[in-house]
Amino acid sequence: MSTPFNPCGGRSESPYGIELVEHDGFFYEPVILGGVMNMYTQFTAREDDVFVCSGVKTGTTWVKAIVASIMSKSKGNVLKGGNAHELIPHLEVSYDSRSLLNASSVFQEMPSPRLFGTHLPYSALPPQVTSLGCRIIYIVRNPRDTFVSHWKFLPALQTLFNGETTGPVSKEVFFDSFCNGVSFYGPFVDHVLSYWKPSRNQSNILFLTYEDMKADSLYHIKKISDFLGQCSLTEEDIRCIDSQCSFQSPSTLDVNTSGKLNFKNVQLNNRELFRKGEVGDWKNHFTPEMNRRMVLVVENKFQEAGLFVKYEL
Ligand code: PAP
Repeated sequence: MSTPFNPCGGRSESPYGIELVEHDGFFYEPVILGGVMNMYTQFTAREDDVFVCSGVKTGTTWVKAIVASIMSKSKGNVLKGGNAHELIPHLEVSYDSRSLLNASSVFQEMPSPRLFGTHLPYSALPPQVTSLGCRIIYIVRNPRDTFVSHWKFLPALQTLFNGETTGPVSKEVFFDSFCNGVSFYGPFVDHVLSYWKPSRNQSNILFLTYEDMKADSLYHIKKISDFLGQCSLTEEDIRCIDSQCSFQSPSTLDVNTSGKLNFKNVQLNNRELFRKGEVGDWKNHFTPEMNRRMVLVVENKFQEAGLFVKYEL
């Protein structure tokens, strides 16, 4: 196995093939943290900007697809023209040194309302986003399925971070890291609560759960369209958006079966963003001991904060 690139020098034992760095209580991949810093000096928010915010592997691609489809309903199925992450750019990644985008000028020229995605915790959003009261849609997923999805995605993240995969990572090793809070944009529990708490008394934050969306996607698409001020969508429009965004449809489009997200010197196959898209896959991977630990380090903290997520439908 080749040695992963590590800016600190030497072989990295990290599940990501590179050591994450901590900044203001959250863990970042170093190049992306550079993007965060550039974003602070170069990004100017507008009051009508919309942000799709999420932790890693919690349903971002799905919500972005829904938001992009709602906002361009008159143009037909926009998902055929690009992966959801191309239609709605990832804010901080657009400013990092791997990005092919001239983010400052591209974002300045974008017509309003602009749509962005970000994995940043609430506390790390550009200050204007919160002071202007920009609309924020946050998607959370139960921590057990999030963990499994993240673990399965590690080879893709290793490729993005190091130019090549360093191979599969033991579930136990990554579980330990995840529960200790040392995961990409983690600690997961802090990330979720950073949005959950303000969402309880701020009408500019729409807080969604992956499981509730799975249980009743039509209801949630309507809720998202109302939140975005797109109240004129008909029932037929909502049904159409639902069918074009639900797992089966985008995952079989050419842009996602053979398309790639392009970065300097590295590409990510869009098909990696679609695995199972189910609630409850954790049951195939969790031991009773893993359940116990997840309850202690994440689930109890959610409940203390009044947040309840489903583990099966
Ligand atoms: P990201 O953090 O890389 O952006 P994100 O889109 O948040 O990933 O989450 C990926 C998960 O959403 C995957 O879950 P899985 O590994 O358990 O399968 C992916 O399959 C799932 N997903 C992607 N698109 C959809 C969709 N349209 N409907 C439901 N789930 C989806």
